[in-house]
Amino acid sequence: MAVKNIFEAVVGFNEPGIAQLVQKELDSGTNLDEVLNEGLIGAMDEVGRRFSEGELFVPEMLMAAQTMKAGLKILKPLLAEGTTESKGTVVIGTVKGDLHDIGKNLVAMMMEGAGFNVVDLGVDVETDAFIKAAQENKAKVIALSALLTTTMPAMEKTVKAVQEAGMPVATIVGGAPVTQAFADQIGANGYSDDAPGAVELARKLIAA
Ligand code: B12
Repeated sequence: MAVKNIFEAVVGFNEPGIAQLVQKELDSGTNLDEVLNEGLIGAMDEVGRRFSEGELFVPEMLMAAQTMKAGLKILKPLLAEGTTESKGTVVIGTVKGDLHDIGKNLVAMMMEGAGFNVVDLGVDVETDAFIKAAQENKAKVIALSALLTTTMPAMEKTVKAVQEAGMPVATIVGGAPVTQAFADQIGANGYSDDAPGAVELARKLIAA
């Protein structure tokens, strides 16, 4: 099965070869979700597992991330393809102290594909920057990503600041360590464990 080759390429840091493998797989008719979930995302889970077990270290984790990103580049036009009518603006970023951006980028791509105007603030984003960007762009949703348990408190800080500012904007949160219970606890308006779910949430919150 060739999706396995994509998985192996990420786990094996084959950055030069990944684009061709992903393209070949799509050309052969394999569905986009399978390439993404079983190939690319599945491989990052495996890399995380090997890191936890001490089999891999930060430089390898970074090489895998770069390989994943090179593969994602091929999928981007397909993920972002969709309606042209704007559904409203979403400000997105990875919270202060956190440099992980692959999941955040995926959410941004799918939001664009679903017709949202996306303002991506990048990684290590201060609370004030989220608030300023949301005000300037009249955003309807602020989407916060965190991959570290140590940066989850920065989500709470931003959600609370948005509430205190009395802004007409919904906050949604996600990232591997985040849960629905955590989202409820910090008063966020929504949580999803994947990018398609993030799009659904944004749609619902904007319609509400
Ligand atoms: C790649 C990676 C890195 C790369 C990041 C490169 C990059 N540009 O992103 C590098 C090497 C830089 C890195 C560094 C570190 N990392 Co790291 N990293 C990972 C790894 C292997 C994969 C993350 C990833 O990209 N997953 C794939 C994406 C697609 O998944 P995702 O981000 O979860 O996103 C999905 C959903 O969560 C959701 N989602 C994401 N964001 C949002 C937002 C919203 C609003 C919604 C609704 C949904 C949503 O949708 C996405 C798509 O489905 C994880 C392991 C893992 N399994 O998570 C460790 C991991 C997150 N890292 C970890 C650690 C410890 C670190 C370091 C502290 C290591 C060190 N000693 O220096 C540093 C921290 C640096 C920093 N300050 O941020 C730990 C965190 C442990 C913890 N409990 O906090 C993990 C879990 C590894 C492990 N098993 O121990 N890392």
